[in-house]
Amino acid sequence: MKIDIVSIFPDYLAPLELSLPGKAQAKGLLDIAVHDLRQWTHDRHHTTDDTPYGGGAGMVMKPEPWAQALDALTGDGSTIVFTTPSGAPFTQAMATELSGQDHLVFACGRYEGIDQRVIDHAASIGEVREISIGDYVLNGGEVAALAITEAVVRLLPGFMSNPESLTEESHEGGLLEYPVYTKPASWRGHDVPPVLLSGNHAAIAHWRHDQAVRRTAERRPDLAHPATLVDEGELRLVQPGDAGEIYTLQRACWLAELEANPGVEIPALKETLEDVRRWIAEDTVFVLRSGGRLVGAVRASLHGSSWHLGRLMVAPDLSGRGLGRMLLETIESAAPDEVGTYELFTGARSERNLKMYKKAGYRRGDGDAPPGAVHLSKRRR
Ligand code: 6GU
Repeated sequence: MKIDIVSIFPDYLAPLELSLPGKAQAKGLLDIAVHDLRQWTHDRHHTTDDTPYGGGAGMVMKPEPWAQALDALTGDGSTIVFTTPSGAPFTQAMATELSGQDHLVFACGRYEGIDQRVIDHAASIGEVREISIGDYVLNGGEVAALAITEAVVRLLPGFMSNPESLTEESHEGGLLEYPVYTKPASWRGHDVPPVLLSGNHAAIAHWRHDQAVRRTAERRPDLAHPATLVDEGELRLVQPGDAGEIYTLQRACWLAELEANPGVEIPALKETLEDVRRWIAEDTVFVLRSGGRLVGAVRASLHGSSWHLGRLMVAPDLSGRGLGRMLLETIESAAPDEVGTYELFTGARSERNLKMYKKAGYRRGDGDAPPGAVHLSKRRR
Protein backbone atom coordinates (compact mmCIF):
# COMPACT_ATOMS: atom_id res chain seq x y z
CA MET A 1 0.00 0.00 0.00
CA LYS A 2 1.12 3.52 -0.79
CA ILE A 3 0.09 6.38 1.52
CA ASP A 4 0.69 10.05 0.74
CA ILE A 5 -0.13 12.61 3.41
CA VAL A 6 -0.39 16.31 2.62
CA SER A 7 -0.27 18.88 5.41
CA ILE A 8 1.03 22.35 6.19
CA PHE A 9 2.62 20.80 9.30
CA PRO A 10 4.45 17.73 7.97
CA ASP A 11 6.40 17.41 11.24
CA TYR A 12 3.14 16.35 12.87
CA LEU A 13 3.36 13.10 10.94
CA ALA A 14 6.85 12.20 12.17
CA PRO A 15 5.51 9.37 14.41
CA LEU A 16 4.71 7.43 11.24
CA GLU A 17 8.42 6.75 10.87
CA LEU A 18 8.28 4.98 14.24
CA SER A 19 6.48 2.02 15.78
CA LEU A 20 3.85 0.09 13.84
CA PRO A 21 3.72 1.88 10.50
CA GLY A 22 7.52 2.09 10.61
CA LYS A 23 7.67 -1.69 10.94
CA ALA A 24 5.32 -2.17 7.99
CA GLN A 25 7.47 0.12 5.89
CA ALA A 26 10.54 -1.86 6.88
CA LYS A 27 8.75 -5.07 5.83
CA GLY A 28 8.01 -3.53 2.45
CA LEU A 29 4.22 -3.75 2.93
CA LEU A 30 3.84 -0.03 3.05
CA ASP A 31 5.34 3.12 1.58
CA ILE A 32 4.43 6.35 3.35
CA ALA A 33 5.39 9.79 2.09
CA VAL A 34 4.60 13.05 3.86
CA HIS A 35 4.33 16.23 1.79
CA ASP A 36 4.34 19.90 2.72
CA LEU A 37 1.40 21.60 1.03
CA ARG A 38 3.49 24.76 0.75
CA GLN A 39 5.59 23.21 -1.98
CA TRP A 40 2.55 23.76 -4.21
CA THR A 41 2.31 27.50 -3.40
CA HIS A 42 3.92 30.07 -5.68
CA ASP A 43 3.84 33.33 -3.77
CA ARG A 44 6.60 34.73 -1.59
CA HIS A 45 4.69 34.00 1.62
CA HIS A 46 3.62 30.45 0.65
CA THR A 47 0.02 31.40 1.34
CA THR A 48 -2.41 28.49 1.83
CA ASP A 49 -5.47 30.29 3.25
CA ASP A 50 -7.72 33.25 2.63
CA THR A 51 -10.88 34.88 4.00
CA PRO A 52 -14.22 33.14 3.45
CA TYR A 53 -16.69 34.33 0.82
CA GLY A 54 -19.89 35.37 2.54
CA GLY A 55 -18.01 36.49 5.63
CA GLY A 56 -17.64 34.82 8.99
CA ALA A 57 -14.86 33.96 11.36
CA GLY A 58 -11.63 32.19 10.46
CA MET A 59 -9.83 31.35 7.26
CA VAL A 60 -10.43 28.89 4.45
CA MET A 61 -7.73 26.87 2.67
CA LYS A 62 -7.21 28.09 -0.90
CA PRO A 63 -8.03 25.78 -3.82
CA GLU A 64 -4.92 26.15 -6.02
CA PRO A 65 -2.22 24.54 -3.81
CA TRP A 66 -4.54 21.64 -2.91
CA ALA A 67 -5.53 21.02 -6.52
CA GLN A 68 -1.91 20.97 -7.62
CA ALA A 69 -0.96 18.65 -4.77
CA LEU A 70 -3.77 16.21 -5.54
CA ASP A 71 -3.10 16.32 -9.29
CA ALA A 72 0.56 15.54 -8.59
CA LEU A 73 -0.07 12.71 -6.14
CA THR A 74 -3.17 10.86 -7.33
CA GLY A 75 -3.47 8.38 -10.13
CA ASP A 76 -5.81 5.62 -11.27
CA GLY A 77 -7.41 3.92 -8.28
CA SER A 78 -6.36 6.45 -5.64
CA THR A 79 -8.61 7.06 -2.64
CA ILE A 80 -8.46 10.65 -1.40
CA VAL A 81 -9.26 11.02 2.29
CA PHE A 82 -10.16 14.46 3.60
CA THR A 83 -9.90 14.48 7.38
CA THR A 84 -12.54 16.87 8.67
CA PRO A 85 -14.80 17.14 11.73
CA SER A 86 -17.75 17.28 9.33
CA GLY A 87 -16.84 13.92 7.79
CA ALA A 88 -18.46 10.52 8.32
CA PRO A 89 -17.44 8.93 11.64
CA PHE A 90 -14.43 6.64 11.31
CA THR A 91 -15.19 3.01 12.20
CA GLN A 92 -13.44 -0.35 12.24
CA ALA A 93 -15.46 -1.30 9.15
CA MET A 94 -14.06 1.74 7.35
CA ALA A 95 -10.53 0.79 8.42
CA THR A 96 -11.07 -2.67 6.90
CA GLU A 97 -12.37 -1.13 3.70
CA LEU A 98 -9.46 1.31 3.40
CA SER A 99 -6.94 -1.47 4.11
CA GLY A 100 -8.03 -3.08 0.85
CA GLN A 101 -7.03 -0.04 -1.24
CA ASP A 102 -3.71 0.29 -3.07
CA HIS A 103 -3.24 4.02 -2.63
CA LEU A 104 -4.49 6.48 -0.02
CA VAL A 105 -3.92 10.22 -0.21
CA PHE A 106 -4.69 12.10 3.00
CA ALA A 107 -5.52 15.78 2.70
CA CYS A 108 -5.23 17.28 6.17
CA GLY A 109 -7.30 20.43 6.43
CA ARG A 110 -6.63 23.27 8.87
CA TYR A 111 -8.54 26.40 9.85
CA GLU A 112 -12.22 26.41 8.92
CA GLY A 113 -11.67 23.84 6.20
CA ILE A 114 -10.72 23.51 2.54
CA ASP A 115 -12.53 25.32 -0.30
CA GLN A 116 -15.38 22.95 -1.28
CA ARG A 117 -14.31 23.00 -4.95
CA VAL A 118 -11.15 21.07 -4.03
CA ILE A 119 -13.31 18.22 -2.75
CA ASP A 120 -15.51 18.41 -5.84
CA HIS A 121 -12.41 18.34 -8.07
CA ALA A 122 -10.93 15.43 -6.10
CA ALA A 123 -14.07 13.40 -6.82
CA SER A 124 -13.32 13.74 -10.55
CA ILE A 125 -9.78 12.30 -10.22
CA GLY A 126 -10.25 9.66 -7.48
CA GLU A 127 -12.54 8.12 -4.91
CA VAL A 128 -13.21 10.66 -2.15
CA ARG A 129 -13.85 9.96 1.55
CA GLU A 130 -14.49 12.70 4.09
CA ILE A 131 -13.78 11.24 7.52
CA SER A 132 -13.98 12.47 11.13
CA ILE A 133 -12.45 10.64 14.09
CA GLY A 134 -15.05 11.75 16.61
CA ASP A 135 -17.41 14.40 17.84
CA TYR A 136 -14.91 16.99 18.98
CA VAL A 137 -12.86 19.62 17.17
CA LEU A 138 -9.11 19.41 16.60
CA ASN A 139 -7.03 22.22 15.14
CA GLY A 140 -6.32 20.20 12.04
CA GLY A 141 -6.71 16.82 10.38
CA GLU A 142 -3.14 15.61 11.02
CA VAL A 143 -3.90 13.68 14.21
CA ALA A 144 -6.90 12.13 12.46
CA ALA A 145 -4.71 11.06 9.53
CA LEU A 146 -2.31 9.45 12.03
CA ALA A 147 -5.12 7.59 13.77
CA ILE A 148 -6.70 6.38 10.53
CA THR A 149 -3.32 5.31 9.15
CA GLU A 150 -2.52 3.28 12.26
CA ALA A 151 -5.94 1.56 12.24
CA VAL A 152 -5.58 0.73 8.52
CA VAL A 153 -1.95 -0.35 8.44
CA ARG A 154 -2.31 -2.95 11.21
CA LEU A 155 -4.92 -4.69 9.02
CA LEU A 156 -2.56 -5.13 6.07
CA PRO A 157 -1.98 -8.84 5.39
CA GLY A 158 1.37 -9.87 6.84
CA PHE A 159 1.64 -6.89 9.11
CA MET A 160 0.56 -8.43 12.40
CA SER A 161 2.76 -11.15 13.83
CA ASN A 162 -0.35 -12.56 15.55
CA PRO A 163 -3.25 -12.16 13.09
CA GLU A 164 -5.68 -14.14 15.30
CA SER A 165 -5.81 -11.17 17.61
CA LEU A 166 -7.45 -9.21 14.78
CA THR A 167 -10.51 -11.44 14.72
CA GLU A 168 -11.15 -11.38 18.45
CA GLU A 169 -11.00 -7.73 19.08
CA SER A 170 -13.22 -4.93 20.22
CA HIS A 171 -16.06 -3.84 17.99
CA GLU A 172 -15.93 -6.87 15.73
CA GLY A 173 -18.99 -8.43 17.32
CA GLY A 174 -20.54 -5.11 18.25
CA LEU A 175 -19.29 -5.66 21.81
CA LEU A 176 -16.44 -4.04 23.72
CA GLU A 177 -13.59 -6.24 24.98
CA TYR A 178 -13.95 -8.09 28.27
CA PRO A 179 -11.40 -7.25 31.02
CA VAL A 180 -8.09 -9.15 30.84
CA TYR A 181 -5.66 -10.30 33.54
CA THR A 182 -2.17 -11.78 33.77
CA LYS A 183 0.08 -13.06 36.57
CA PRO A 184 0.21 -12.77 39.54
CA ALA A 185 -3.19 -14.19 40.53
CA SER A 186 -3.28 -11.89 43.55
CA TRP A 187 -1.81 -8.40 43.40
CA ARG A 188 -2.03 -5.64 46.02
CA GLY A 189 -5.13 -7.23 47.46
CA HIS A 190 -6.85 -7.55 44.06
CA ASP A 191 -7.57 -11.11 42.91
CA VAL A 192 -8.03 -12.37 39.37
CA PRO A 193 -11.68 -13.56 38.99
CA PRO A 194 -11.58 -17.24 40.04
CA VAL A 195 -13.42 -18.48 36.92
CA LEU A 196 -10.34 -17.57 34.83
CA LEU A 197 -8.25 -19.99 36.90
CA SER A 198 -10.85 -22.78 36.74
CA GLY A 199 -9.79 -24.36 33.45
CA ASN A 200 -13.49 -24.61 32.55
CA HIS A 201 -13.49 -23.18 29.02
CA ALA A 202 -17.25 -22.98 28.70
CA ALA A 203 -17.52 -21.13 32.01
CA ILE A 204 -14.72 -18.76 30.96
CA ALA A 205 -16.37 -18.06 27.60
CA HIS A 206 -19.66 -17.39 29.36
CA TRP A 207 -18.05 -15.05 31.90
CA ARG A 208 -16.18 -13.11 29.22
CA HIS A 209 -19.28 -12.71 27.09
CA ASP A 210 -21.23 -11.51 30.09
CA GLN A 211 -18.51 -8.98 31.01
CA ALA A 212 -18.40 -7.71 27.43
CA VAL A 213 -22.17 -7.28 27.41
CA ARG A 214 -22.15 -5.41 30.74
CA ARG A 215 -19.38 -3.08 29.65
CA THR A 216 -21.05 -2.39 26.35
CA ALA A 217 -24.40 -1.67 27.95
CA GLU A 218 -22.78 0.66 30.48
CA ARG A 219 -20.24 2.50 28.33
CA ARG A 220 -21.68 2.25 24.84
CA PRO A 221 -25.48 1.89 24.99
CA ASP A 222 -25.46 2.98 21.34
CA LEU A 223 -23.71 -0.29 20.40
CA ALA A 224 -25.61 -2.65 22.65
CA HIS A 225 -28.11 -4.74 20.78
CA PRO A 226 -31.35 -5.52 22.62
CA ALA A 227 -30.63 -9.24 22.38
CA THR A 228 -27.14 -8.91 23.85
CA LEU A 229 -28.59 -6.96 26.75
CA VAL A 230 -29.88 -10.18 28.21
CA ASP A 231 -27.50 -10.18 31.14
CA GLU A 232 -26.71 -12.75 33.76
CA GLY A 233 -29.52 -11.58 36.02
CA GLU A 234 -31.95 -12.78 33.39
CA LEU A 235 -30.40 -16.16 32.75
CA ARG A 236 -31.47 -18.34 35.66
CA LEU A 237 -32.54 -21.76 36.75
CA VAL A 238 -36.12 -22.58 35.96
CA GLN A 239 -38.96 -22.05 38.44
CA PRO A 240 -42.26 -23.96 38.45
CA GLY A 241 -44.09 -20.82 37.30
CA ASP A 242 -42.10 -20.84 34.03
CA ALA A 243 -43.88 -23.96 32.76
CA GLY A 244 -46.61 -22.16 30.83
CA GLU A 245 -44.23 -19.91 28.94
CA ILE A 246 -41.86 -22.78 28.15
CA TYR A 247 -44.81 -24.77 26.82
CA THR A 248 -45.77 -21.87 24.54
CA LEU A 249 -42.20 -21.12 23.43
CA GLN A 250 -41.38 -24.70 22.54
CA ARG A 251 -44.52 -24.95 20.43
CA ALA A 252 -43.38 -21.88 18.50
CA CYS A 253 -39.81 -23.12 18.15
CA TRP A 254 -40.49 -26.72 17.15
CA LEU A 255 -43.10 -25.72 14.62
CA ALA A 256 -40.20 -24.35 12.57
CA GLU A 257 -38.40 -27.65 13.19
CA LEU A 258 -41.38 -29.57 11.82
CA GLU A 259 -41.31 -27.43 8.68
CA ALA A 260 -37.58 -28.12 8.24
CA ASN A 261 -38.05 -31.85 8.90
CA PRO A 262 -41.38 -32.81 7.32
CA GLY A 263 -42.98 -35.97 8.58
CA VAL A 264 -40.65 -36.32 11.54
CA GLU A 265 -42.17 -37.10 14.91
CA ILE A 266 -41.32 -34.19 17.25
CA PRO A 267 -41.92 -34.92 20.96
CA ALA A 268 -41.78 -31.21 21.90
CA LEU A 269 -44.94 -30.64 19.86
CA LYS A 270 -46.86 -33.53 21.41
CA GLU A 271 -46.32 -32.58 25.03
CA THR A 272 -48.97 -31.33 27.36
CA LEU A 273 -48.42 -28.57 29.88
CA GLU A 274 -48.39 -31.33 32.52
CA ASP A 275 -45.48 -33.03 30.71
CA VAL A 276 -43.54 -29.75 30.76
CA ARG A 277 -44.24 -29.29 34.48
CA ARG A 278 -42.84 -32.78 35.09
CA TRP A 279 -39.53 -32.40 33.23
CA ILE A 280 -38.76 -28.92 34.53
CA ALA A 281 -39.08 -30.39 38.02
CA GLU A 282 -36.75 -33.32 37.23
CA ASP A 283 -34.10 -31.91 34.88
CA THR A 284 -31.56 -29.10 35.11
CA VAL A 285 -33.26 -26.28 33.18
CA PHE A 286 -32.17 -22.73 32.45
CA VAL A 287 -34.48 -20.02 31.17
CA LEU A 288 -33.50 -16.78 29.54
CA ARG A 289 -35.62 -13.67 29.98
CA SER A 290 -35.41 -10.37 28.17
CA GLY A 291 -37.47 -7.46 29.44
CA GLY A 292 -39.53 -9.88 31.49
CA ARG A 293 -40.32 -12.07 28.50
CA LEU A 294 -39.19 -15.70 28.38
CA VAL A 295 -37.11 -15.88 25.18
CA GLY A 296 -35.04 -19.03 25.60
CA ALA A 297 -34.58 -22.26 27.52
CA VAL A 298 -32.46 -25.41 27.64
CA ARG A 299 -32.50 -28.58 29.70
CA ALA A 300 -30.15 -31.43 30.63
CA SER A 301 -30.13 -34.59 32.70
CA LEU A 302 -27.44 -36.97 33.87
CA HIS A 303 -27.22 -40.52 32.47
CA GLY A 304 -24.18 -42.26 33.89
CA SER A 305 -21.28 -39.99 32.92
CA SER A 306 -23.20 -38.42 30.07
CA TRP A 307 -25.01 -35.08 30.14
CA HIS A 308 -28.07 -35.34 27.88
CA LEU A 309 -28.97 -31.94 26.51
CA GLY A 310 -32.28 -31.02 24.98
CA ARG A 311 -34.99 -28.48 24.33
CA LEU A 312 -32.52 -25.77 23.38
CA MET A 313 -34.90 -23.04 22.22
CA VAL A 314 -34.71 -19.34 21.36
CA ALA A 315 -37.69 -17.17 20.39
CA PRO A 316 -37.81 -17.07 16.55
CA ASP A 317 -37.56 -13.25 16.43
CA LEU A 318 -34.26 -13.37 18.35
CA SER A 319 -32.55 -16.14 16.42
CA GLY A 320 -29.10 -15.66 14.92
CA ARG A 321 -27.80 -13.49 17.77
CA GLY A 322 -25.75 -16.00 19.71
CA LEU A 323 -28.38 -16.67 22.38
CA GLY A 324 -28.59 -20.37 21.56
CA ARG A 325 -24.83 -20.65 21.85
CA MET A 326 -24.94 -18.88 25.19
CA LEU A 327 -27.62 -21.26 26.48
CA LEU A 328 -25.59 -24.20 25.22
CA GLU A 329 -22.47 -23.00 27.06
CA THR A 330 -24.52 -22.42 30.18
CA ILE A 331 -26.03 -25.88 30.28
CA GLU A 332 -22.64 -27.48 29.48
CA SER A 333 -20.96 -25.66 32.34
CA ALA A 334 -23.76 -26.69 34.70
CA ALA A 335 -22.86 -30.38 34.22
CA PRO A 336 -21.77 -32.18 37.40
CA ASP A 337 -18.09 -33.11 37.77
CA GLU A 338 -18.58 -36.75 36.76
CA VAL A 339 -19.78 -35.78 33.28
CA GLY A 340 -17.37 -36.80 30.50
CA THR A 341 -19.62 -36.42 27.45
CA TYR A 342 -22.37 -34.12 26.24
CA GLU A 343 -25.00 -35.69 24.00
CA LEU A 344 -28.05 -34.48 22.17
CA PHE A 345 -30.39 -35.10 19.25
CA THR A 346 -31.40 -32.63 16.59
CA GLY A 347 -33.30 -32.77 13.32
CA ALA A 348 -31.23 -34.25 10.49
CA ARG A 349 -32.33 -31.36 8.30
CA SER A 350 -32.06 -28.57 10.82
CA GLU A 351 -29.16 -26.82 9.07
CA ARG A 352 -28.95 -23.92 11.48
CA ASN A 353 -28.81 -26.12 14.55
CA LEU A 354 -26.33 -28.51 12.98
CA LYS A 355 -24.05 -25.60 12.13
CA MET A 356 -24.20 -24.17 15.63
CA TYR A 357 -23.51 -27.53 17.29
CA LYS A 358 -20.63 -28.22 14.92
CA LYS A 359 -19.11 -24.84 15.73
CA ALA A 360 -19.49 -25.64 19.43
CA GLY A 361 -17.46 -28.84 18.93
CA TYR A 362 -20.23 -31.45 18.53
CA ARG A 363 -19.73 -34.36 16.11
CA ARG A 364 -21.95 -37.18 14.86
CA GLY A 365 -22.26 -39.65 17.70
CA ASP A 366 -22.76 -43.42 17.41
CA GLY A 367 -25.99 -43.51 19.42
CA ASP A 368 -29.32 -44.55 17.94
CA ALA A 369 -31.32 -41.54 16.85
CA PRO A 370 -35.09 -41.52 16.31
CA PRO A 371 -36.15 -41.37 12.64
CA GLY A 372 -35.29 -38.01 11.06
CA ALA A 373 -32.94 -37.04 13.87
CA VAL A 374 -29.16 -37.24 14.36
CA HIS A 375 -27.20 -38.04 17.49
CA LEU A 376 -24.43 -35.55 18.33
CA SER A 377 -21.83 -35.72 21.05
CA LYS A 378 -18.82 -33.89 22.41
CA ARG A 379 -16.25 -34.85 25.02
CA ARG A 380 -15.90 -32.56 27.99
CA ARG A 381 -12.54 -30.77 28.07
CL1 6GU B 1 -10.70 14.55 10.95
N1 6GU B 1 -10.29 17.00 11.86
C1 6GU B 1 -10.43 17.96 12.77
N2 6GU B 1 -9.89 19.15 12.55
N3 6GU B 1 -11.09 17.78 13.91
C2 6GU B 1 -11.62 16.58 14.12
C3 6GU B 1 -11.51 15.53 13.21
C4 6GU B 1 -10.82 15.77 12.07
N4 6GU B 1 -12.15 14.46 13.70
C5 6GU B 1 -12.64 14.85 14.86
N5 6GU B 1 -12.32 16.11 15.11
